[in-house]
Formats: sequence, C-alpha cells, structure tokens
Amino acid sequence: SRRLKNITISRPIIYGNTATPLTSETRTPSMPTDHTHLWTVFVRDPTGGDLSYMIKKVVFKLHDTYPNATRSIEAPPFEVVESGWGEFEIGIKIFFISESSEKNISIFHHLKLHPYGIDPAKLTEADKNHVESIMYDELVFNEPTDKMFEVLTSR
Ligand code: SLL
Repeated sequence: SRRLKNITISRPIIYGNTATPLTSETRTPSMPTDHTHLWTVFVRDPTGGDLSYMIKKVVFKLHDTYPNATRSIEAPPFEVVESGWGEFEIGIKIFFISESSEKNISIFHHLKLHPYGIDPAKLTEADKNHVESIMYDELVFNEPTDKMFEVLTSR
C-alpha cells in the first residue's frame, strides 16, 4: 500500500471515564466489599459513531490490583466497566486497522472517582452521583496509506 506524501488527515476522539458511587442497588455479591465506585473508561467518537472502521482494538491497562489488569477490547464499544475504590493512571493503547500501517498510540488517563475541583459549597447531589473526566483529542495521520485515506474520507 502506497503512502500519500504531503497529506495529513485527522479524526477526533474522546476518551476518559465516568464514575458513580456504589449503592445497595448497584452493588453485586461478586464485588469486593471495599469497592466504593462503579466506573467506565472508554474511547469514543465524539458524535457517538462507531470507530471500528479505523480502530481495530483498544487495550486498557488497569492498576495491578485488578485481576487480568490488561483488558483487550477488540470490538466496539471500546470500553471497560469496573468497580473499585481508588483512582489511578489507566494506560490506553489504540491499535488501527491493519490496512493503515499506522503504529499504535499510547495515552494515559487518570481515573477520576471523586468530585474534586468544584467549590464544595456548590457541590450538588448530582455532582456527587456522577463524576466524569473526558478529554477531546485528534488522531493525526501523516502521510496515510492510500487505503487508510480512502477509509477515512469515504465517510
Ligand atoms: C494507589 N491510587 O496509588 C492507589 C491505587 C488502586 C485501585 C488504586 C480495586 C482493585 C480490586 C481498586 O480500586 N484498585 O480490588 O480489584 O495506591
């Protein structure tokens, strides 16, 4: 596959996490009793579309306190839903479709469980019940292969 010189093409993604405190309704018997939160870490299209046309898999590396800390997600939604008690850095490795010949990219996300950064006096129940930390980023493809260019521009 040929590479297209002097061409740069980018596509937006969002990544990050949502978290909510566990309650008697959401806690399940299989969860360790010291777990306090339910959370989801994800990579998504900002407009809600399916990213699998360009992303082959996303590998999420959780804290070593988790069983099977390396979670390889090979189909959308590219996300991991877990419970836990602590915040930590999650490694996120994005792998592109093979036709792209693109190297995988690594990003890090600090899992946020607590609603800090808001004036405690203004903290509402809604703020305490739903925490999120979401980043916007652009995947930049320099001199993409002709196949990748076609994949990216045909939608
Ligand atoms: C630290 N930030 O530096 C903490 C680590 C680890 C989080 C947080 C539960 C794992 C499990 C969990 O929330 N680990 O029970 O499977 O020490």
